[in-house]
Amino acid sequence: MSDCVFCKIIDGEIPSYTIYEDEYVKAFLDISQATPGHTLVVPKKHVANIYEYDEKLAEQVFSRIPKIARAIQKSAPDILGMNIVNNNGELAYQSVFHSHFHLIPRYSENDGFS
Ligand code: DGP
Repeated sequence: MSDCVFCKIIDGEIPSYTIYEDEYVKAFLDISQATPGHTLVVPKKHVANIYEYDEKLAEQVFSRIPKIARAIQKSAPDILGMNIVNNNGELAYQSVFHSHFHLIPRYSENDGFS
């Protein structure tokens, strides 16, 4: 999609800090770090939201999330938890309409994310 910011990141037109990449997904640091290491996991195929996933895409994306979460968790000894968030629709606070999963490392109750 020509005007999609995440498609541009996937195509390398907009720079990002890549955490993981394969033929189906790209994971990169969120520009507004809710906590340090806040990562977005994004399917390379442009789908707007969860309702547009078929089983194949779900397998390609969901199967990657645990290993990316593990890699983030192992990257710092003070990561004590992780929130995985997927917003669908404006009412649910989706602001970029290319589906993505937020992996938000948690450091303490007062780490800024609630
Ligand atoms: P959501 O509100 O769930 O649609 O989250 C969209 C996230 O995308 C938001 O946390 C900020 C992030 N974001 C928006 N534009 C860019 C960008 O150009 N680069 C990166 N790395 N993240 C972006």
